[in-house]
Amino acid sequence: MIPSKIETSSLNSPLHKIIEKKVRAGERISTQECLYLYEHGSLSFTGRLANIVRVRKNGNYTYFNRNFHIEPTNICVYDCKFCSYSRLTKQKEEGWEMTEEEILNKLKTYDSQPITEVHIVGGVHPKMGLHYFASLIQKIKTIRPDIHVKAFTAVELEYMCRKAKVTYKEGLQILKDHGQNSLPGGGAEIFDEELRAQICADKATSAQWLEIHETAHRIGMPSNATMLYGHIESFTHRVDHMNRLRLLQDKTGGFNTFIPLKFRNKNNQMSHIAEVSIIEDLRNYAIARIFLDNFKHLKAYWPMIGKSTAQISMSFGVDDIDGTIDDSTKIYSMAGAEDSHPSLSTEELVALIKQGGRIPAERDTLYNIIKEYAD
Ligand code: V47
Ligand code: SF4
Repeated sequence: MIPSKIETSSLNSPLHKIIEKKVRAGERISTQECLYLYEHGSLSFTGRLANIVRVRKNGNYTYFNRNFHIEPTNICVYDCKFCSYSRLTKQKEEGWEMTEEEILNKLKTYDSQPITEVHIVGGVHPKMGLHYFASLIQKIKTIRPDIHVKAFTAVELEYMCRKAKVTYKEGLQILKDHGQNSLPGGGAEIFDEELRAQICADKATSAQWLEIHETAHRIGMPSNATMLYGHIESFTHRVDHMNRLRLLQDKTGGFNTFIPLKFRNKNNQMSHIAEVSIIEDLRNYAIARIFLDNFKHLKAYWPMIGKSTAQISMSFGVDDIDGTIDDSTKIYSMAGAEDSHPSLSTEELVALIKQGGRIPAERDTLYNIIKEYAD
């Protein structure tokens, strides 16, 4: 149980010292201490501690990978209030459904490029089911046997398994047998049940999200985890969310990366909510880095927060800048991300990381280093 308020407001509180001592000694901080950091930790204090953890875990490296996204559809049976992207039906020009041929043609456009990962994620389409996607993945693997397929949020998977009348284990095993390698971190939003009922009722519950990731880990499919922050949640809700992830990671060790996702407020039903500041973004990265001691990596998704914030975030715990070559998920461009057509060449990404004082390291999905760009 996480207390709603820590009974201290003094910046000189002994808790500052206790937390610093724990972090320096490589010890875990408690949920109460995490909440204290959210309520009283300055940007400089949290950033300094996060950097200690970052360097301990990842040295001076900042990772990126070469991937691209396929979004088969934005038609979705759900109606998340923060989503700027989903359409219930093929409304006007805004709803899209890619045919299998279009998807495979998109894959083929990357034929000559050294891409290591494809990230497949989209709306929860009532007709694109488990067996359709399993066969699609198999075809992708036939064309590019070397590529890592990171696909389907737990929300999509819950729906697919329910419709196909299979257990999560059976459904995930079918996808794995057809070539799926891992799961992305989306759909987690914020785990608190009351908030979830307000912002994304009906879709996979928090317990289901966690169960699907646990099942994936147990059959040898690693995954990522996200947290949608900066909307109606309180600091307590963020601590609770990260605590549920930390507990699961203690059990399975199957998460690769934690990715905080800043709520963007354009074109959705929560547009009246102001976006949080960059200071808050950086503090959030730093506190996540300090709290999630059993996650090796912390990712800033630059198409969402912008290149400059991503660059600064490397001093606040972040060791990974998701590096799509020339594309990103439309979920962000439609929600008001910094740049509606985000694009960075490998050279630009490498320069951005170097200017931030870190060593760029191109990685595969599992963080094996493919190439180091040291001077
Ligand atoms: O679950 C939707 C988020 C997620 C908005 O695993 C929004 O490597 C902000 O999870 N403002 C999907 N966020 C994308 C995702 C992801 C992205 C990049 C890398 C990985 C990975 C995963 O996007 C959704 C939701 O939390 N989202 N709408 C919005 N208005
Ligand atoms: Fe559908 Fe995902 Fe958008 Fe929710 S966030 S409405 S599940 S596409």
